[in-house]
Amino acid sequence: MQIKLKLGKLAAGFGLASFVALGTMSAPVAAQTKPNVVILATGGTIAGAGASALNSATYAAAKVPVDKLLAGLPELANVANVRGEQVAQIASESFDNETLMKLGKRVSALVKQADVDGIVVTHGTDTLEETAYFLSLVIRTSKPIVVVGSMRPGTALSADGALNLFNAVSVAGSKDAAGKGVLVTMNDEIQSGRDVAKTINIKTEAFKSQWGPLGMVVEGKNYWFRAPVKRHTAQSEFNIDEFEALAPVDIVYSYGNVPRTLVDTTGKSGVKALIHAGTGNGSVANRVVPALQEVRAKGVQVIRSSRVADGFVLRNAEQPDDKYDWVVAHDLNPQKARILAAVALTKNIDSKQLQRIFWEY
Ligand code: DAS
Repeated sequence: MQIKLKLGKLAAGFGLASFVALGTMSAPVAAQTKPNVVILATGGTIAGAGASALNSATYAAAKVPVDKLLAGLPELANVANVRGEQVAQIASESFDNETLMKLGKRVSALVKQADVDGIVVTHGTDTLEETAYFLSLVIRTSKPIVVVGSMRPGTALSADGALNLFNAVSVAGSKDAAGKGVLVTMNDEIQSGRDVAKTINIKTEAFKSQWGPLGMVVEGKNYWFRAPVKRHTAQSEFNIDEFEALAPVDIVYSYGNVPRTLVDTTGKSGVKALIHAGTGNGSVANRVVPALQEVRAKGVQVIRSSRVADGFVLRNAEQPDDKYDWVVAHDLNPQKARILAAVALTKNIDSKQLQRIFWEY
């Protein structure tokens, strides 16, 4: 197949020299058969800009508005009819519960529209995994929802945002992506929003799940190898239409020499649950155990997660959870455990219900 390559003009949205492949590429799908995908932009590196093409790690996040992102990627028209909305314009380390709720409410409203076939959320990578998991818990839909970011700004050499976004829109418009929970497309992989985490902070291959990706997307085609088994989206017992705020839940990180005061302080801050990011299999320092017991006695749920990235916390292994009435976070990392507890505790449930929820979601 003879394809003539021509250096395109600087693409406004991604600020990068885009190569426009001409010649015998497949013609765009006719408009009436293309899916309608709405892109909700929140900021991050995918909307970032650096001073030069050599700045792949030094740049400002959350600078390029969604209309410029889309204008810089005309190839999206090959796979979907797209329109964009700017829900926020922040680096995702600054996300908070209010921003999560605002985004979730907008997603919930859009998926109810018959003329919306799929949703893409562009997002900073730092807390992308938390947002993806949150949406998988509270959006009652089987329509594809794909969260996407980038590790390099669009102005950098070999920027990853353009293809990540193209892949996200392609997957969000795919019928075979329906019912698989909230997805994350990064680095050609299709990851489960529940399982994926940012594991490397300086490479484009940054997002991993210990259970593996669900599949890959290559040139607009999805290749699936597994499907989620945990509850999500349409099968969730949670619905963002039924609550207005997340429950306050915070995390205490454990390490050698950790004082009990971190737990004492957090336990008195008004949280409904405390996530203990323990060492090893969710272990708790002996001087911190009484502090957690006192927090539990005040009615705050205690949830044992682990600072170790992979594996899962076993109930009654490193601590007598039954005796202390504590919950284990299973394979969820501390930040995901916080999201699940913050959603679950919008309902009036006891620790046994909470533990069931941690097994099922
Ligand atoms: N600060 C990071 C964020 O917004 C940049 C990024 O990787 O998106 O999450």
